[in-house]
Amino acid sequence: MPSKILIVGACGQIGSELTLALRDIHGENAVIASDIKAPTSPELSGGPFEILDATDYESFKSIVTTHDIDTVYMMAAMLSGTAEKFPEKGWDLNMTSLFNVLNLGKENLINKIFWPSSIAVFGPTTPKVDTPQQTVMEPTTVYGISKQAGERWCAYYHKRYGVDVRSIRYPGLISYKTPPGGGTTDYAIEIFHEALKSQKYTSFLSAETALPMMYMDDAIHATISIMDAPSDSVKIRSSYNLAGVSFTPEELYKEIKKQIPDFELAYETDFRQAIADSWPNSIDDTEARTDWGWRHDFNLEMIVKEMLEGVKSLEEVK
Ligand code: AKB
Repeated sequence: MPSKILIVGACGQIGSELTLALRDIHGENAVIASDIKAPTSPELSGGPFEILDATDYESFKSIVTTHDIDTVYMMAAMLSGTAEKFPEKGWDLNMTSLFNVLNLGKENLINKIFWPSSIAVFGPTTPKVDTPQQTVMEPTTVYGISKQAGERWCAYYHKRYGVDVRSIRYPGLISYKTPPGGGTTDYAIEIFHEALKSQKYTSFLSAETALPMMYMDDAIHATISIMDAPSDSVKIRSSYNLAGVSFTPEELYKEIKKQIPDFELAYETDFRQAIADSWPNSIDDTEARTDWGWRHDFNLEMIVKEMLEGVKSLEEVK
């Protein structure tokens, strides 16, 4: 029987595109999508779907055994902006869901796990430019603390129990297919929708805030690549740095303005500015490139082109 995959958090920003990509590769019936809520998109409802609260171990285990799951992508998480509003809830969701999937691995009920980490593991004392794989990590957000602790638990379960868990530190991800989910980098998605709708946007991050970013297609490609890599080439079992592009709101604005000359950008920073200020400006991902052959494809110009076309096509469908 072909190995079966479970995506937890399949309705989220990454989960929804990952589910469709994995169904393309492995076939619809080999990929079980799950989320705490029912899917709203017709594409996701097109294949097997389970309602799952990732913090409930018994339900998680029951879905894994019922479907004879081999591999789990544990994508459910509360992101940086939302977790600052609900600190204990954010910690509970992010850590309990991780322990549940790691324990399924420890009990040999599944063979392979993907768990996403983030550039949020870094903090204000981390070197900001070309942040290395191994460096000072003193995160100041609930989300960052949960991801840093989670990385240590992944490395621990791998070393102590032989659990095959793989992870990457996603930068801010840009896509048009699913709305962003409460992160600090969400401005870089909202801006496209507003540029097309009203030719005006107010950024909640300041003009010069440079952050590491990536187009979703690159992120999906990285996720599938690290999971397909031979086990011994995945040498880092906490989480890999991953880089695509790095830009400021002002640089993004200028690139969009080339296509929409009337577009105007204003700035009104909020609590997310302090989060962004604590994160790196750019990332050194040499280890991912060396160990499992990571390469990104999308630069800023390509991202802007794809996003404007994509958002426009969504509006036409409405
Ligand atoms: C967020 O902004 O919280 C996320 C992330 C960088 O992990 N996009």
